[in-house]
Amino acid sequence: MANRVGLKRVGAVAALGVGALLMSGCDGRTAMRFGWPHGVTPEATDMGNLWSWSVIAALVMGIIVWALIFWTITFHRYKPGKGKDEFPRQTAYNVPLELAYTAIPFVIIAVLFYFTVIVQTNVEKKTDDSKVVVDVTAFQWNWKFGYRDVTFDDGSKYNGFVRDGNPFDLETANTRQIHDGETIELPGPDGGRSNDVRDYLKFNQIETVGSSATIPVLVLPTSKRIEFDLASADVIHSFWVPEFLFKRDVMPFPKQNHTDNRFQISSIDREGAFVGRCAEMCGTYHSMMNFEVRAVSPQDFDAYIKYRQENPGKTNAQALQHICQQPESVVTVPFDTRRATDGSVGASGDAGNTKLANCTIGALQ
Ligand SMILES: [Cu+2]
Repeated sequence: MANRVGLKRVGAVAALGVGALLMSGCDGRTAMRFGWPHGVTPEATDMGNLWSWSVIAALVMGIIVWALIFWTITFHRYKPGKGKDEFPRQTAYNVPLELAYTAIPFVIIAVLFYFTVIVQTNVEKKTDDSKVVVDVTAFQWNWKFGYRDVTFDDGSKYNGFVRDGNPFDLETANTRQIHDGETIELPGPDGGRSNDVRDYLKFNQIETVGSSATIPVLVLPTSKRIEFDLASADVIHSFWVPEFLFKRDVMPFPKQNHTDNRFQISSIDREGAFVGRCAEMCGTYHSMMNFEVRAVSPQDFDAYIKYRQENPGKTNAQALQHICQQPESVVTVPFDTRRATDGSVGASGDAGNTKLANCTIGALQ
């Protein structure tokens, strides 16, 4: 009788659990992600698949273990009339059984390890045929993005590399035109170091620099391999675009710090605006160090680079308008780290549709 009541309870709990899952409104595909966020790169999809299958494998193991536990407590419990001190049949020192349950976890770990290594190798893969190479410089508390190499859709190439070295000892050092004639101060030498020790920093003809008034919008093409070369002008930062499901520390002196400061993504799968953040606690305004990746079609990207190449005096916002894109960030707002103002400038928009309405390429100059 007691057994039957116990079984009924177990049944009721299971039915409640399944009911809750069905009524929560999750569709099948979302449920199979097991909480994994949506990424926009093939690498992110690979990581998501690894996660889903790992959870499924864990659930299968869990169900087997739960079944064994419930089988034992339901059918092998104390039965009246059998004598209180009577032990059930003892199975200790059963060599084949013990070998089996030592070997099975080892096989499980080996399989998980195998698939993890495959995905990790793919995520960290680097080739020589990136169509865009971006030099990323992080500094307290913003970002500079420079286009070093671009292969256009027609196969022609653009190389924007200017030089290595420190910008701060040049004539133009203290200020740089950022946005509509506004200038900002660039960061000074770090920790009293001499300027010329920062020769690992890279400078390019076409650069996008963030300021207290402007979020740096890094324009990139969809469906092209892209490389990021990271360096910090001062302390350790971390380059993180949540939708890439990937972040990497941005170090000063990358070589001396034995870091791999390059990584690649094989493509961005769709157009849109994706927020980027600093993911390393780097100082007072660490949390305000946002940028935006604006993924546009390869044709629009080519038009963007050509416009910036031919119009060095124009701002990034004007170049974005030229290719019919929202000129300012639509996913985050600037923060004035100088605290001269109240710190916020309104900016908002639709991350899924960044095209300007009724615009043809070249109409806005
Ligand atoms: Cu930072």
